[in-house]
Amino acid sequence: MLSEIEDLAQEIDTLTIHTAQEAEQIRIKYLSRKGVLSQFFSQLATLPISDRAAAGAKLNSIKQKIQDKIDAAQKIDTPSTEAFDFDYTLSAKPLHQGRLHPLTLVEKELISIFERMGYVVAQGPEIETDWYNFSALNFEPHHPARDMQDTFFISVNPDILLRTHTSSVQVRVMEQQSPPIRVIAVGRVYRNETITARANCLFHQLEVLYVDKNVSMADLKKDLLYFAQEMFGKNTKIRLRASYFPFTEVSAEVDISCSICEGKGCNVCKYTGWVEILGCGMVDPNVLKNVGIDTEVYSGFAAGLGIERIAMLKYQVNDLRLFYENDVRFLQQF
Ligand code: 2U9
Repeated sequence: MLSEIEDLAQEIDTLTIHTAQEAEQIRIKYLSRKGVLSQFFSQLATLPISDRAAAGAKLNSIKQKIQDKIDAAQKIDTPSTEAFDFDYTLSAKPLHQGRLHPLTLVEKELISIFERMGYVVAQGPEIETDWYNFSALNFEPHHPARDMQDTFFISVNPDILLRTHTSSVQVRVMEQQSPPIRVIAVGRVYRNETITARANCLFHQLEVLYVDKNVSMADLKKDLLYFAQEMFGKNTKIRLRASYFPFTEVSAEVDISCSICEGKGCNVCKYTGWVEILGCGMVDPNVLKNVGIDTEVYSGFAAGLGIERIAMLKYQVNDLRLFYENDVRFLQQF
């Protein structure tokens, strides 16, 4: 029997198990109640007492080797607990959905209001020449806006600059099209300003231009009132205060009745009941002449507003730098 135990030891040393299924067959063959090992153990009693301890130890060591090989094989294709525990019925983790920037939301709403009045969006370059940004718009040669302090010039060439307003777009439109012209220009403008809660060196404008026969201030007021009531509510009132711009004559600044306190007085309107929202006027005849439009036949009105200012009023934001910081805690509120 001792030599049979030795043969079994060698058999087990060369034994290889490839799958968990094979491991189960091996377990039954060697380790089950009627298996090979069990039979050897039951025959121990037939050995002389002096051999029994060594033979028993050898059988135990063989048994352990078989068990180790079975354990290793069972790990081969047993699914990991992680995969096994996965619950396919669970719902997916919620994705953070992107949303439009508040300035984009306001810009889209403004465009939609003016499109309903028949205006068409016009586009133009952000890098402009002096002619389109200043000269055609009746800026005097030494107007302060032409100064390095106020305008970003490209390189050392004083003729090439970042547009300071979108009015350059309307000059280009008027050069290329004949009246009637009814356009809005929307986009980024640049001014050499110190950045504060109320001013930035980059901001967004929307400008309106209507040129036709017999255009008057009454037409301007009608469109401004429609815009104000669509944007800030049906009860909104407007008022015009005389002002000055190089490109309009006459010129005015426009206030709306405060949409926060409905004109009663609050800290947004500084207890006046009115909030300034835009500038406007009749296009200066010099501007029309600069683009070859006959001022005996045609007249026009124009208006300009800052999109940040409208967004600040609409959403009650008191620092325009928030629009540029990309802080998700701010942006996800819109
Ligand atoms: C052409 C002729 C005239 C556009 C106008 C304003 C008055 C105005 C400011 C509002 C706030 C600029 O963004 S802001 O700082 N704009 O007050 N803009 S009239 O006049 C034009 C435009 C184009 C050819």
